Amino acid sequence: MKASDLFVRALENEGVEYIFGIPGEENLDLLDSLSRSQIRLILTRHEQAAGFMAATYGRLTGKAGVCLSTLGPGATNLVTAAAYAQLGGMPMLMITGQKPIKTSKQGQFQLIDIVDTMRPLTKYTHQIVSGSNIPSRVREAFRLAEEERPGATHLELPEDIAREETSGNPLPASFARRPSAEEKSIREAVGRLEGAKHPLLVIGAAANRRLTSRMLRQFVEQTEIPFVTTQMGKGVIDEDDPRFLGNAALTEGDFVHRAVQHADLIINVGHDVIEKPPFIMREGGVQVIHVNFFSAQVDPVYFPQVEVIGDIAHSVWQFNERLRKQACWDFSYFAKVREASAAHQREGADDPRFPIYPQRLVAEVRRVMPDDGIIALDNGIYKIWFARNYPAAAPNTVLLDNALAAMGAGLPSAMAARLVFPDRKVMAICGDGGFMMNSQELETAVRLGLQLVVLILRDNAYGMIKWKQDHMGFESFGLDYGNPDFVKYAESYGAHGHRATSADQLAPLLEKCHVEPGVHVIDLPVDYSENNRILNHEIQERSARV
Ligand SMILES: Cc1ncc(C[n+]2csc(CCOP(=O)(O)OP(=O)(O)O)c2C)c(N)n1
Ligand SMILES: [Mg+2]
Repeated sequence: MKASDLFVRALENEGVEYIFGIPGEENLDLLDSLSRSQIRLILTRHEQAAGFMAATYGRLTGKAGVCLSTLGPGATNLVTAAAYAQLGGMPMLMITGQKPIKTSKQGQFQLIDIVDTMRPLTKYTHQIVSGSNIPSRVREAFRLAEEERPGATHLELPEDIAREETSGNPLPASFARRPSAEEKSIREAVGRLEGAKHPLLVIGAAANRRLTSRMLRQFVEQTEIPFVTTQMGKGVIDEDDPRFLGNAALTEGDFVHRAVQHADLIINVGHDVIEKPPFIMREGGVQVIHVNFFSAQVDPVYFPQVEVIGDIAHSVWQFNERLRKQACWDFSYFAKVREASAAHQREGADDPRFPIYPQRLVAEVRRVMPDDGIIALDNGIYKIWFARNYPAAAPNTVLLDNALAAMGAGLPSAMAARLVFPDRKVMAICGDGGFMMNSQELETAVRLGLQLVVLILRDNAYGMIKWKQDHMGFESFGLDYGNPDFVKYAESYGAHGHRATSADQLAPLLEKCHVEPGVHVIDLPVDYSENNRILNHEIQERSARV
């Protein structure tokens, strides 16, 4: 057989369902082999979007999502997606083509050292130089992409190698289990928790990756220890739980930070330093127990005193076996924080003004989305509002990127979520800036016949940066732009275009779009003029009074 056939068999052996990407002439043998496979090629309109889709597939399934590009410009277009997967801990394999490596008549045309380009962005990057190496290289790329901490890997398959005759079989994955935490570390952690006065649970990104949800819920029910989430830890436990105190979306001064300051012991589950820190450690300050698959990367603001290293669900299970609610624990201040924060959120939830205000927007989206519905956020100021104000009921139902925080990922990640979960409601929520960075994928979504809702928040500006500019006391400058007519723009792709004209109309419009077939694009004017006042002043003042 030719080597590309063996390559595709190796992908099939890994259970690959989709390859997202754009082939070039250097991939034509691989494409030919794919044409005889059950693996579905999802042709996109930009490699970056293919990468975002593959990474999101990996994030949602735990299995490496696969994307494909040609050499040179196709491969460099994957770079942002590589960083997105690598920083975000999402398993992904990138396959790129290359000119023949044995003889080439084209000089340096389109030649970039992609293997080296990918080195700082991946866990593993390799050029395949012989067909016989394919089974082991492919297995290694999947093993590393999927193993904790997951991330991006890259294989380059040059044209002449893809075409050469080879033999052999894919390598099956070994039977392996993640190691469990050592008993002494569990005992130490439990002892410290028993002796604390105001223990607090913080749930971060890694807790959203594996099946830790059930164990953590039991932990909270049994101990009644209150919890807060990071942006990427949202939904591991239902945030409607009475012990939920809030999400650490802002850097400081929010209600949730008052709770964190009050804690004398934090049990920090699944923390990852790639996220903005949910709390800042200082000498002589709060004690921290780090619970994760891997040890804590020590940082000036993060130096936990106890580490429980091993499979997270297993560690929490061991806590549940030993730890009971203690009479010395006092959660009364935490309850006050929760009440004050909830009261503040309620105030904005029925704001009638239009263009819509962010608090009302979040409340309406939450009203419409079922508990297992998925919102995929792009990057902009609204991300903070959704992280703070949208109670996530289930793991990975709020897909946001608090790692690379790349604009342009909202639409592709929603598309991938729709492919993985055809029976759940899925919507992309994008700023007008982020949407336009990958809006061409509307064509892909329409071509695939996806049912999808895309909500565009239109402020005609890079609002997030305006908010920071305002906060830093700078004059407003350099961040405003115009937009296409999003209704007509959607229609020109064969999608349905809608425009919201009042705050009250948003929920019925969303409901309609979620049940009607096709891709629905909603143009929603937003008013961000109070972001600075509320996020940088009012919240700080109100929370300081608790
Ligand atoms: C690819 C990329 N470029 C630039 C930035 C910096 N950045 C973060 S948010 C933002 C503005 C987002 O504007 P928009 O998508 O319209 O959302 P808004 O904040 O206006 O709601 C910018 C420029 C980024 N995060 N990613
Ligand atoms: Mg904007």
